[in-house]
Amino acid sequence: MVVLRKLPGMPGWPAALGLRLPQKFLFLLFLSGLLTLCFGALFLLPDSSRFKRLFLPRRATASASSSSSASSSSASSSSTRDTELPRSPPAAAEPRHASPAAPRRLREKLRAAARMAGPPARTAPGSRQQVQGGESRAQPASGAPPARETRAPFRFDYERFRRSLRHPVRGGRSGEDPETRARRMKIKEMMKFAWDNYKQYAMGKNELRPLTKNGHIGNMFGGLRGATVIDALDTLYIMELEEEFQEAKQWVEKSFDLNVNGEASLFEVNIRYIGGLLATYYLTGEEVFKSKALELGEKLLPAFNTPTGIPRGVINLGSGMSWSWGWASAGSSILAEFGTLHLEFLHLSQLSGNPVFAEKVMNIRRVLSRVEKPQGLYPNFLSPVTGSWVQHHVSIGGLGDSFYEYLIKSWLMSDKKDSEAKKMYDDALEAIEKHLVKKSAGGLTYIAEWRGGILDHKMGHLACFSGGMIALGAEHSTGERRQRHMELAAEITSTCHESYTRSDTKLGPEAFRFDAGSEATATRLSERYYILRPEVVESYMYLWRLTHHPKYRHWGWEVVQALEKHCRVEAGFSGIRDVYTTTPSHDNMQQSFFLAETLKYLYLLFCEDDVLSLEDWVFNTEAHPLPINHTDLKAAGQP
Ligand code: DMJ
Repeated sequence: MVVLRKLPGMPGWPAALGLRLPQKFLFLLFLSGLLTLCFGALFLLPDSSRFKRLFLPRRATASASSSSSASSSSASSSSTRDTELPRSPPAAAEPRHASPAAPRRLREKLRAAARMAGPPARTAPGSRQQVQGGESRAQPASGAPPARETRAPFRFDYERFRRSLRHPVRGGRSGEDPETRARRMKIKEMMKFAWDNYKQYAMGKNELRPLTKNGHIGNMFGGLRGATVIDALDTLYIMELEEEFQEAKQWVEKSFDLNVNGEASLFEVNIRYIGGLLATYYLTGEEVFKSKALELGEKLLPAFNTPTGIPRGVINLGSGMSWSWGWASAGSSILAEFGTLHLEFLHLSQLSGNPVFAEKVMNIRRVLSRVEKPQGLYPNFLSPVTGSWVQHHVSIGGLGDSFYEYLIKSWLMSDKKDSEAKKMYDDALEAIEKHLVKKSAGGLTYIAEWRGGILDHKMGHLACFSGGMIALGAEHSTGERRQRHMELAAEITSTCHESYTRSDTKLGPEAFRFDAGSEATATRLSERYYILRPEVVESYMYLWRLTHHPKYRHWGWEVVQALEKHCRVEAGFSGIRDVYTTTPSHDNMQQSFFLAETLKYLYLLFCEDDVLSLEDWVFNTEAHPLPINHTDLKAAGQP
């Protein structure tokens, strides 16, 4: 007790204990060791420790932890911790935050950290995010790895990737009949016509207005321009429209500006811009497409900063603020939007060596696989705050569609290694077969929509992609299941064909119904339009490749003729307002997906199977081809 009251350092204190000289030395030695230990232990305490803040100056505490995280962080680090602390002190300079009061060893530590860090990290926009519901928190400026990387910079081995392909990308040109070639050439001419007019009247705008001969910008791409250029790139390349491809490439090099400040659809920017740039990089090896894709990918990352990691639908590409669509129930995110990022984001990780993109989409997968599914179905609206469904509307058409597509394609793109995606696809399709697949009185198979258990007997044009998707899944199944799914795919594709043949223009309406006596026809005025959509010819292309039944080429050619007759105008192709009348009423819009998808799928329908072979490529939902991972080009974070 006495010892406790007499503080160390008081004169005569050891003597008061009656110690001899050698014992005094030993005692002092022990005491100084103890003091050193206590001081050293301060550096091991967490940043939040009060003791640490008491005994060390504030800046030195931050620096100390910064230097320790520098040594332990890898390319994968993108934690919030990185946002709280300076990412990298300026190289070769006295660290800004080193206090003169900090002990010498600490200052040395900081200098070492500064040397490792290299130049300061680039600051991307979007350091704060405002989200619906009033949450607001600091965000990482980007998901880029900390600049303190000591390893050589990551470089994707493009040559190795090209060697991994089983077929030349534009095919080997083996024997084909003259009629097939002539039809393909006709489709190539349509692409050239669509491109030339866009170039002449709308170059750099998002779409061409072919009647008024000007450009359209719209508000889907957050101030980004050139949606048609980016969407057209790989189609021009595949069709060997070399000069036109060079025109498009030059625009990307010289005029494609990513420093924009507008509200963009996360989904649309991803499928059109990132998908188009990634595909063109893989096809050509031209670095500009890769670097633009990666830069744009980073700009999308703040949208994922929600309590669940489920991204919101809209993002300001300049500020990084994100929010949900005003029309989406209760601030929800849309299944087809957050569920259609997986393919592109895995490739962003593969090409950058930065796992953050893969981590974001794997987290979405986790949330979805855990949430309870009513009757095994996936409703279209999910809260990014709670991770639960907001409304029980299920559809394989708009709002749901490409989520299912990306499950089966994730499995295929992983060279069949991503078994979780395959299981989710199989289970979802089983529930769809059980609850949504119906046969009309006239014997047409269709997929209805589901509203809290009540069926809406309608199919959207968008839902017609499902024939191709189900066929693609069936191709890789076995036994009874393979046959059943192949039949289902063929029946749905046939129903979609019926929606075309039952119209006066031989083009299909936006939605068609199977009730009140109608069979694959639109019953509402507002559903009679056709905006150059690809989904029906997309299914023809898959069914052709997987069955080689000549009817699919025949049906595809019918579409070519109808497009020429009803949609081709003096300065491009236009959508029409009513497929049930041959009196033309054009909507004055040449959609970018007409060049990305409709013309590409039609062209591929009349190509040999080795052109963009299904053994080497999966198409993203905008028909941009992304390579199957045959070798260990595995993206970090990928299963
Ligand atoms: C395209 O942008 C994509 O196919 C998307 O998945 C939905 N539909 C349009 C074209 O119809």
